[in-house]
Amino acid sequence: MKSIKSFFNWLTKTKLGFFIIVLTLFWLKTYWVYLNKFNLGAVGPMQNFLLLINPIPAGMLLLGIGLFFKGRKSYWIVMIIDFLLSLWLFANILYYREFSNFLSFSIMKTSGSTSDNLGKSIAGITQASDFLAFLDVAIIIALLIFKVIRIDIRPLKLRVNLMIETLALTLMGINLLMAQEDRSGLLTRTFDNNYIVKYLGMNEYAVYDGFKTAQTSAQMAKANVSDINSVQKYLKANYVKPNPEYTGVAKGKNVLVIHLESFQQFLIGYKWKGKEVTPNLNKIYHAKDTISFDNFFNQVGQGKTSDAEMMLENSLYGLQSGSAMSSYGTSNTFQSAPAILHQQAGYTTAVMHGGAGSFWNRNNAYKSFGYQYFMPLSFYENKPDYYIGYGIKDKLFFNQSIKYIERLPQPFYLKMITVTNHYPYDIDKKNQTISKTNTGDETVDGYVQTAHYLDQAIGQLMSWMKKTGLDKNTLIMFYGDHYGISGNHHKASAELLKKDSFNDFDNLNFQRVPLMFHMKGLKGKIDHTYGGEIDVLPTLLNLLGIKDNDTIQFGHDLLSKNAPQIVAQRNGDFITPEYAKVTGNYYYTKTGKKITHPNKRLKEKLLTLSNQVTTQLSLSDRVIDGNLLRFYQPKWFTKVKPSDYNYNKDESLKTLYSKDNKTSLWYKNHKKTTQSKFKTDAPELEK
Ligand code: GP9
Ligand code: MN
Repeated sequence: MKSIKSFFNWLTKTKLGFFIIVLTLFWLKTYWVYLNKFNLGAVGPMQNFLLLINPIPAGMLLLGIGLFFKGRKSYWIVMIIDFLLSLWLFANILYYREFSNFLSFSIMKTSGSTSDNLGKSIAGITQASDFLAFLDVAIIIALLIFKVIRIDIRPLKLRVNLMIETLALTLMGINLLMAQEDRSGLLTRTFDNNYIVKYLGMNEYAVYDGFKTAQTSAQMAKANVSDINSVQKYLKANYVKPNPEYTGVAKGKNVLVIHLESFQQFLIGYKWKGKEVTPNLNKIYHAKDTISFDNFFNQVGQGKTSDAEMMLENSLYGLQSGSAMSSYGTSNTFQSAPAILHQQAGYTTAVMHGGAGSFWNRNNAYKSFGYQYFMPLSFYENKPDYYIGYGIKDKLFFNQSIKYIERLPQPFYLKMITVTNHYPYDIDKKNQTISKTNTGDETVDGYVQTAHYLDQAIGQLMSWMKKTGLDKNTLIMFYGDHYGISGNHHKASAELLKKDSFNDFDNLNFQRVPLMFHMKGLKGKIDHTYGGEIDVLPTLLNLLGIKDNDTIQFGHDLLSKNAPQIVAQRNGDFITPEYAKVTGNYYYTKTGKKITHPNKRLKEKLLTLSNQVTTQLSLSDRVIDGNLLRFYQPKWFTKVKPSDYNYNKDESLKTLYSKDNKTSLWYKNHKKTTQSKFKTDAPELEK
């Protein structure tokens, strides 16, 4: 009893005690805010542990600054720091409510006061409980006023202060190491700001973000108009005329882009235990009205999905490290597919995705791309068994998307991002309708199961398209974003492909992903042209009859007879119909034989190819890291203003539903929903 009393005395009557009270309350309050005001999605003991403790190191470090001051001043300064940290937390609570993301310097810098109408709506979105962000400050002030806490004017020894700060930094380091262990590439790949807060904390996020912003601004400041001139010169010299036979064959049609998550080309036609893994996609692949490519490669880097999106929307490569969409998506100027289609041909543009809107910075980048609508997870009902991995399961995602698709004014350009076929390829028992493969490699064996599930979901969407007649005026484009089985599974990959061995060259071949254009009346074929994700936009624009010779795009029409067929990989490797370069070694594409002693001519040829690839990649990098599109735009293009777009759910849906839009499927269906035409066997929906 006595010792409790003396401890209480120590806490309330010494400076160090005061510091501990402030830090503890700050910690508990922040944790409460994490749990109640943000949606950080901590799963498993490690993430939950880090979420719990991560407010401590930064709190200790920052509040500890106050201890360096003398006398009463020291109390004042601790309190001011505590208040500022609380204010920052409070601002983030409000911002997060609107944008499911944290305040960042680039947002504050680029959006200014007008954008996002945040200022205007602050009163509207504030909830009483948000003020609990200041609860600890209020409590301490009360304790000071009522003299429960007495001010101790004795200065702390400098040694103690320094020890506190060192301890804080050490804890921060340990926190970071543990986070990296759980999620490698946390800071280098920048998946999602939520992750950084979840693992490291709010204030660490602010520092990280500030650092990134400074880095990108420095690169941008170095760039100037002459940089874009050299890019233009290069593109002009390498321009490939699109194939006139295909120009405009899909003019005015809706474009439905189906993003097949982690879907590799080898799955097409693949059978497991006598059963086709992807019967629906196989049928589409071989249909007479599908143009399918069988030498089409993903070209992503660390940015994975986001790199695929960057290439498809802009015909610009992802970056050598990190995700271009995360690092530059908010602040850069783009001339992207949605903006081009909207401006040139009046398309309504939208993205639907059953995952978090903040992942890969989509909720900012899509504004820069000019997407009018973005419907992420928050637009979808998410019951406990709906969600797996990174989002709600594909069948449920499609089923719930009908009510939005049918309301889109036509023609629309709509991208639907599936997610169930994502590493680690886990799917609940009820949804397993094909058996796992038996390579014994756990991360590989589920792949056919989730791919099969994705294929069934596609089948369900396709029959809805047919029943509603939407298939008659829609060009559907399917693409696989990147590999599903990484280069760390050579043995299992060999088994899947029924090969004796699997080397780096095989792994390059394994980077093939599907690309299919499917449309009623399209003259289909299986096209063997070598190409990659960088080429999709020019190919699509030609099919839609949109002129595209004055844009900054690094790809070419894949249907062109003169397509260069040099497919770059993000690390400088490449493949052409004749030669391939993999991790510094050259191979003959046809035979897979290593080129060990090239003659002089071949040597030169390979070097030229290699240089072409690196030139292209580095010029594209310059466009992104120098934000060069701010210096140039085609005459017909109007600059996209991100602040014109608002992805707030209520407001988006108000716009979508308010207009009796005569061109929407819903209107054409006598203002009735077509929902009942979507049939699904999703077990989650069984009564
Ligand atoms: C999540 C998803 C996954 O929203 O698109 O991205 P990935 O991990 O495949 O890059
Ligand atoms: Mn992906």
